[in-house]
Amino acid sequence: MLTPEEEAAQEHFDAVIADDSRIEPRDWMPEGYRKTLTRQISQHAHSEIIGMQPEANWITRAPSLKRKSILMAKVQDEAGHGLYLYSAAETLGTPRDVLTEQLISGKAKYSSIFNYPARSWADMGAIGWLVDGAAIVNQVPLCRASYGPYGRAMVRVCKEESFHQRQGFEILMELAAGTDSQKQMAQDAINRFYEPSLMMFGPPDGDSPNSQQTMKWKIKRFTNDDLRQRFVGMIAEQVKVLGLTLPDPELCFDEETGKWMHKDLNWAEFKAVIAGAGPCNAQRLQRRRDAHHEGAWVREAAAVYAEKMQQEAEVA
Ligand code: BYC
Repeated sequence: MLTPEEEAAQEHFDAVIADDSRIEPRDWMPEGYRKTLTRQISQHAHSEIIGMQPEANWITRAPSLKRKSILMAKVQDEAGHGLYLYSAAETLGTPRDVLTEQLISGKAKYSSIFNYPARSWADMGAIGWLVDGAAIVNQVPLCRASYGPYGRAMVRVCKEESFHQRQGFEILMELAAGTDSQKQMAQDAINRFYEPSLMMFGPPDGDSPNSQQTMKWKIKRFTNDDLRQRFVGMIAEQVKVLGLTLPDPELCFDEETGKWMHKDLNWAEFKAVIAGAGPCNAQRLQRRRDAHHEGAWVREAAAVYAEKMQQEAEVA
């Protein structure tokens, strides 16, 4: 039974959601809403931070100074995205060190895509085009998420993701116009990243326990399958510009439903990857743990400095 105050608070919350307005950190919210947002936003933050690794591995091997500086800028952007998202998650009441602990202990999920290896320079193109492309399709609707700090963080993230997608496409354009072996390298990267990028949208709708409630709360605006087919439609056109192909003989537009159709995805593989058994899960987590431990002195120094500044401000 809710108290009259709680009932009034719930009514206000429901009205804000119905009105497409925004819930802010100071507002009352149901515990389930707080919990699901903390889960989604922190997983999103972890994905950005772990997602730095496959590309960071290629910074020293970028084929020119220009490519190196572009890739460094992109990887730094991903770190920035992680920071806005951890800050947004913290406004819901869970401190960042708790969220970090959930990641490095292996308890928290992060996007399945980052558990696949980046084997060649062309993978930098495929990641930018397909992975950041999928991220944009997924995240543009999140700019309208009902929770203010999340929606606002997404606006900037999406702008940066657009640049990332273009830089990936441009890498592939150049390879596709190069020698036969460069063209083959680009095709091979697309072949390997196609299916995992489609899985970024999450399990099929019938197997997505969170979607219904998250859509009622207007955090998510579209289902996993709906966004996935939109993404497929987008890349089906773009791949023609590259003169390459998508590894999907079933890809077509269904006039009747107005939706893009694609092949069945390997959901057993998806489940294994999110359960920790993907090709790079162990390596990605170990690297994050090492970086966290190696950075302990920076966190300690920053905390001591902040305390000192506070004391000085109090004296003055
Ligand atoms: N990987 O009920 P569902 C980036 C989990 S970073 C792993 O459909 P939901 C970038 C899901 O968490 C891009 N786990 O869930 C960075 C749930 O498990 P729990 C990251 C997945 O939340 C660097 C369970 O499966 N983007 O762009 O309604 C370089 C059931 O799923 C995945 C975001 O995080 C997955 N792919 O929908 C380059 C976007 N899919 O928590 C690029 C924000 C599902 O119940 N997040 N799971 O144990 C979302 O939009 C949603 O959370 C999802 C899943 C669409 C991912």
